[in-house]
Amino acid sequence: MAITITAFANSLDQGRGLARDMIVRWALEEAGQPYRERLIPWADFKKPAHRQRNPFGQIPTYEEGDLILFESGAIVLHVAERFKGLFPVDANARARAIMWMFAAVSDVEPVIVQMEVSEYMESDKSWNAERAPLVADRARGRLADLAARLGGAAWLDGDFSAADVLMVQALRRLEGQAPLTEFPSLVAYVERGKARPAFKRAFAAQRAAYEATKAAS
Ligand code: GTB
Repeated sequence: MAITITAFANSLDQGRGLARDMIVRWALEEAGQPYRERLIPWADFKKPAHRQRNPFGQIPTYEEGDLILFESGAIVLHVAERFKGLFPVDANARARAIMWMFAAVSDVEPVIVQMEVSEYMESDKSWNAERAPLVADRARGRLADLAARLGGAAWLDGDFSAADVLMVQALRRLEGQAPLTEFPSLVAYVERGKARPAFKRAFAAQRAAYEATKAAS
């Protein structure tokens, strides 16, 4: 059954593989599933046709026959359950992979997003000089806990899984910046993710979509 995903036309991330369609592309590449893309221009995000796919008018979405999904974590979970390559066979190991998927989207990514909010949306506020270090410290603490658990392991729990797709993409939002750079094992973990052939294919596809829509606009 053909799979179609939505992504930004003229992606805000300028082809750096940070917009959340990258998560879905990477998961599909790991699972060896081809997909089509529907690139949504900024003007169409909140129109009814796209809200049919995602009530919040956001990307990414996923269509497979009459199944329509939004929410990147849920899409990765579906892809991991539907196809081979992203989940361990053992039931307990699979439960732990799902646990780590939730940890990536609900424990780790939000503290990183709060740093972005502080930097890009609150930098002109009088209280930002006080709040920004608190927000960074919260992220630092979460990353310290993650680094302590990861130790010298290659992946979060045994073999690479869907959880690593979500966690690496969450950490990539801080690439080259503190506090991520304070944790060499997490930097190496991100680099291991980026070295995977499936990541590289997904990244190239996302960049190609950006270049094509930029050239056309
Ligand atoms: N929880 C949802 C999910 O995981 O699917 C969040 C979806 C989401 O935030 N989508 C964003 C969106 O559609 C794009 S990815 N925004 C448009 C809108 O809300 O109207 C977030 C994103 C955008 C840009 C960068 N960047 O430039 O680096 C990174 C991440």
